[in-house]
Amino acid sequence: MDIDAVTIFPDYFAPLQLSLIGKAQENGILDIAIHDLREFTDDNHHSVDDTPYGGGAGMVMKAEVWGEALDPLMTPNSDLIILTPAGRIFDQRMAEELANSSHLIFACGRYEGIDARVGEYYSQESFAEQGIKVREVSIGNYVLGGGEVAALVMIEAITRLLPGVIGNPDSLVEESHVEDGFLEYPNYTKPQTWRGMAVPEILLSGNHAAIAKWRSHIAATRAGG
Ligand code: JB8
Repeated sequence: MDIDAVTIFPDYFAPLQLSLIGKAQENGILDIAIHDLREFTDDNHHSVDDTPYGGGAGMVMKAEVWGEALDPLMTPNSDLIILTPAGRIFDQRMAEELANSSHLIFACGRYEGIDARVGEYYSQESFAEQGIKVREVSIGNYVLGGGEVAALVMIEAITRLLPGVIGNPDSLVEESHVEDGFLEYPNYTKPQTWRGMAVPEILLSGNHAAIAKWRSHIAATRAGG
């Protein structure tokens, strides 16, 4: 999978070199490229924002700069993801859908967001017929300072679903119940007693059918389940 992210703060993406995602890039499973939006400005001040038409607080990111940055990235079958608090809420189902993409492009805005014409432009029929899809996405009902952290969350949730990114794919199968409305069961490891607290007896029984039944009962009756 190829991932591009466009941002005025490329350093936000440094953690993508770590852990499983860093390893997946070394292995060639993943290719992540971060692009500095300011490199696509043409004025001396490298301006990426301007005042909003109609008035109001804050600044809006300029369509021209975003167009210059995104044009060279938009290739057949690209999925453009525009992070915005007004977008569709990201969930495990969307992560699975996006894990089937060959190319994700994350547009990370700041200030009051990106000129609305950018998303509209790449949603046009001429792009759609090349398999290019545009989504406005939010990671939750709270307001971040910009799209970078939201993109990181999405990249982590999506890329761990790719074959070879996670060491033990059994953990993907087990957690697939999350989408079916189940939460995970509680986990325990040694020691058997910690600060007077014992591990549930059933887990020491060796009765795998009974353990599976106990776990599904616990998971189904947990708060939020
Ligand atoms: C400026 O909360 B968010 C979010 C907030 C933002 C931008 C993008 C996303 C851009 N503020 O999902």
